[in-house]
Amino acid sequence: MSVAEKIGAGLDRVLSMELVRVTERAAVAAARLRGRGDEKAADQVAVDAMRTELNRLTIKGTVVIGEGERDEAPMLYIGEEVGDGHGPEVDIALDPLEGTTICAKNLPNALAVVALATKGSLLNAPDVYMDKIAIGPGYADDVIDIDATPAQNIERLAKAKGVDVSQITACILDRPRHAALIEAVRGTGAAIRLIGDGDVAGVIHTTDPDETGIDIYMGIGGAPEGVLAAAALRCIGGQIQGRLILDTPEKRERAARMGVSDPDRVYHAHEMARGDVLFAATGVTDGNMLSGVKFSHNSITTHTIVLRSSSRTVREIKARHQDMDKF
Ligand code: VTB
Repeated sequence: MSVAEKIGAGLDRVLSMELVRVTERAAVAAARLRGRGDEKAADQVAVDAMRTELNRLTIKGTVVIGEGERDEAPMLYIGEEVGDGHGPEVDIALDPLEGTTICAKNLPNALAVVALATKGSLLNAPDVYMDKIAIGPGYADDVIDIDATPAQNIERLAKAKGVDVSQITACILDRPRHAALIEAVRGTGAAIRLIGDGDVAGVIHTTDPDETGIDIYMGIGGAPEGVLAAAALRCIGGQIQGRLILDTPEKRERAARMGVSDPDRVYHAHEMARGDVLFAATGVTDGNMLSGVKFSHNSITTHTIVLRSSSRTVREIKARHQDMDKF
């Protein structure tokens, strides 16, 4: 039996462990600036740290979801090549600090996030909004529908879960654009967890409602965050539907240049993140699933979730870093 047969198909599983260092390092860098009110500085140190660690990986990587276009983002811009130039050709989606405002205010659920997939497998989403709806694993495909009303989705989910609607909690970004959605969800009797930022975490939280208290994610957030969340669900299980909001000719043209031919298309998880996917996220601030970085006088502790689609393994890695000079 060859080594490949023994370890199963897919991206090298060692790479998934290597990926942990990438988000750990970004998270530690950002966590040093928790609660300082400086979003830009926290983001910048996370970007620098993530880039340094990504360039140590044995990959020929291309950033497809990154910090922005080449002219607006000096580092980890879309199209930037990362890795040591050897090994597999991969697409990378990243957010070195998902929830810059959360980190600056030291509120829950800021994450350092990266997803890696076989080349050509990640949706090259422009940096526009995306309407999203997501639930965790174990449900039939017809339970949620982005084109159904919020009430229909909540009621169908309650029925499928076998609970009363009042037992359902939806996670929604606290934004004025969601006023009607919030009213409609409350109208069903369901509860809402309003979050200030961080909808990658919001979507992932639906995969473990017993732990997080969240059953469904609904509403409009960033499209890049949609692709990252889809990559995570490809590994854990669960469903997401997303539709880009291309409400101006400029956005439609930008999307078309990135290969989006149908502006109204609804993307499911396996259409945003195809093929083999690896995903890692490290907590920056304490959250519902991941603890934030902890600093003590002689060590730094990080908490990371690392996922692999080909085996559907969900690993949680709590690491105590004693070589503090490295960070
Ligand atoms: C969300 C949120 C992110 O962007 O995707 C949001 O989850 C969407 O944009 O953490 P608005 O803030 O304009 O509503 C973030 O806040 C990241 O910037």
